[in-house]
Amino acid sequence: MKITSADFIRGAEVKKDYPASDLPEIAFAGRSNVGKSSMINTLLGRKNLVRTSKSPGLTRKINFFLINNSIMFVDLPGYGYASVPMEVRRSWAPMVNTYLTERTQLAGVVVIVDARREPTELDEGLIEFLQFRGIPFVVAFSKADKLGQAERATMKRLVLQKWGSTISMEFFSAVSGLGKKPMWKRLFEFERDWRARPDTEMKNIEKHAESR
Ligand SMILES: Nc1nc2c(ncn2[C@@H]2O[C@H](COP(=O)(O)OP(=O)(O)OP(=O)(O)O)[C@@H](O)[C@H]2O)c(=O)[nH]1
Ligand SMILES: [Mg+2]
Repeated sequence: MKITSADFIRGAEVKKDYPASDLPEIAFAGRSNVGKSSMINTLLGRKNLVRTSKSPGLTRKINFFLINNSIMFVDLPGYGYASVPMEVRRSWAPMVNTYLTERTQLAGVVVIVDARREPTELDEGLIEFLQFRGIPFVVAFSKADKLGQAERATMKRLVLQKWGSTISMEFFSAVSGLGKKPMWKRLFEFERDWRARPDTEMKNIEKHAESR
């Protein structure tokens, strides 16, 4: 997709601060430091739209970015890092939980897992939660530039064994750009499927009727 505009809208901790919008949203979730913010920059072809850092726990709010006035990217704070202060770690679960369960325009989630490590219990918990709620998601293995072909194949096997062959996954690198195209393809599918949902269609019809 040609990115004509990508702007930070706002950071929110509670629902009342989410931006008023009815555009579809793609959320990026995963452990702290796994590369969520870097992935957003790479997908958008922008170096510094989203701040990234070597130290975990940089993103502490739910950050909304408006892309091409047609879709919202949502950078979620990371979970599960011991060096992140306790009160921040405690606030993560309710913050992200509320967003994932109550944001009706959530079209899909990119669950980012470090390609060099096995998914943690928290990653598994998030995936099971998304499966249970019927929220579409893709597992993205970040930092794939640090793995060879054979190691990638091993990781793929492990994931298929764990979650079955219907799970969708991609390898991604913010350094080499690997996986950028297939990831965009997934995001378009999320958007397309979301727009085709009966509840969304109904809302669009109502809006159209109001504007006449
Ligand atoms: N080699 C390599 N390094 C990466 C890649 N993606 C991110 N990094 C590095 O990993 C570190 C963390 O990246 P971030 O994008 O800030 O991670 P995050 O998941 O947003 O972290 P929090 O906001 O703390 O949850 C930075 O030092 C990045 O440069 C990648 O694909 N390959
Ligand atoms: Mg971040």
